[in-house]
Amino acid sequence: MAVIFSGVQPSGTITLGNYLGAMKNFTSYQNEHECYFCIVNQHAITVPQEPEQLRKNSRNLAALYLAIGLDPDKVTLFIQSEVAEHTKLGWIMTTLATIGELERMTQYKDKAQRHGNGDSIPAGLLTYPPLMAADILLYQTDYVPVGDDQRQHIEITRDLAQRFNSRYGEAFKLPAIHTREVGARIMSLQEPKKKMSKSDANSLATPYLLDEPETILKKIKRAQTDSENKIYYDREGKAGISNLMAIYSLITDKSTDEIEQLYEGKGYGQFKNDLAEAIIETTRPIQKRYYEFVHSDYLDQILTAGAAKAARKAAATLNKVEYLMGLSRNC
Ligand code: AQP
Repeated sequence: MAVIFSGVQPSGTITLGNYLGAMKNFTSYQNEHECYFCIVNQHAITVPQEPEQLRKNSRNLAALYLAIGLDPDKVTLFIQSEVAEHTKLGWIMTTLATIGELERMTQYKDKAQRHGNGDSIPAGLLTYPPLMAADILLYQTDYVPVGDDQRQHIEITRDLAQRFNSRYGEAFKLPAIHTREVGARIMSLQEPKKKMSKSDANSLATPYLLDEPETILKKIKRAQTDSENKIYYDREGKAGISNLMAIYSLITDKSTDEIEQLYEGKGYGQFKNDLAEAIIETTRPIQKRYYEFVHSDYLDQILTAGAAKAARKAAATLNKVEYLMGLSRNC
């Protein structure tokens, strides 16, 4: 039995990219592995959040985790800020990291650029990776199922874990990334060379998991393609249509070859209609379950129990780390 850990930020409404790139995968682990799924609200505050909205988004995300099929009797579902070990180990990991390696993180460079100069770049954007390393390492994680954008974060997690182990003694298992072959990076519907993101200001670029059917249809119909009107997979030359094919492939479990055959001689119009229909059929039952969970007290009970369970495992790792580092008096 392997240990699985993954987190999603409650920084907005969950996108089809978050779902297909990472969350859809989560349910496949729950029957055979020890799974920790976290709502990483302390990562969300690396950029300003409106407090009531953050509280609401965290709960909504928990409901969505359940709605996609995670079973709280099989997985530990919890909110990061409710398990204090995350920030404690996060600080320790920050002291092991160097400014140089943190400044080289592409996500930091991308996000910092939006804030202008050093006086307005939140320091949390720079120190985010050591906190993420702590999230993962606390649970002695074997695999981290995430989208491709998180690859560099998993690499730095391994580097920091190794640095600790060789400097102070074995405390951490080295985790490995699990990504999908197709769909590890779902692109924006409007700028298909850019990653689809929750925080994209152009809502046409992003189908959300909770979008109404007519909104999904509108967004897919307006998705950027090319003028060739032929459906085949070519990430470089036909980024828009290839992205839509990747989405269709993940939703229907058809390979891109099968999709090419299916749509030979047919135009983009029909393909887009079928794709929208497939997304609507996938999201409909998720949305139904989501609205049941989000209005129930059961959700809060699950989160409270999840935090207590996560804390027990996290404390065992942190105690060892603090002892090895000389931070605690007792083992
Ligand atoms: N476009 C994507 N394609 C595939 N996977 C993706 N993920 C995110 N975007 C895509 C994966 O979703 C999980 C949760 O992501 P996150 O909430 O930790 O934050 P993120 O990667 O920064 O996602 P966003 O949507 O771009 O959020 P904002 O706009 O707030 O920064 C991760 O496993 C991620 O890989």
